Amino acid sequence: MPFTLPDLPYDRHALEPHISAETLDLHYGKHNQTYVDKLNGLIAGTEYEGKSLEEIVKTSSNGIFNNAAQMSNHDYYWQCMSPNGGGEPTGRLAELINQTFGDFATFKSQFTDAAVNVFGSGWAWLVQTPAGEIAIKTTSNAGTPITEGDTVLLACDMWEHSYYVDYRNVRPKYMEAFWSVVNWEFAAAQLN
Ligand code: MN3
Repeated sequence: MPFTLPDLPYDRHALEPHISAETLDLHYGKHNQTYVDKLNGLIAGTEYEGKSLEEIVKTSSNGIFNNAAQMSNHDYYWQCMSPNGGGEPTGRLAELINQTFGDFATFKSQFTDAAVNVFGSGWAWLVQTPAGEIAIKTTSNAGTPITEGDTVLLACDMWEHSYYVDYRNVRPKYMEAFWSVVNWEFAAAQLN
């Protein structure tokens, strides 16, 4: 069975005014669809056909890795945003953030700084490491922390196609938008 593009967990207008329907039409409807289509084309007839997306991400390289990882990265990214998002985490995730970063404002500032400073195309992440600690990480291009055994709590796409329609080159504005829709319930549910 070839991979299919998972449904967006909300309507394409649902994140407005922070993330526009035009951005989601292009980003989800075109870019993400292209990763899925290219992956299917590249794995047809290879040892990767029939494997899970995670297995492919963890064992492939080059074009197959790039398209599989981008498909996986976007699966996280869409779920990390919600029309009911924003605000601050609660419960165990809030405690872990406070223990690790001091307080939520410091965490938010450090994550924003890491994201804005991703050079070229890449991703910013909040992860839980195999040791159980939470950490901010960044990756270039299609890179994903799941290849290091980390659990993804938050994924923030720093490729230009995420923000150029809405915010042109102004990454800090896009980060304000991301914090306005960030889905803390999803992040908390990923904790081990
Ligand atoms: Mn993208």
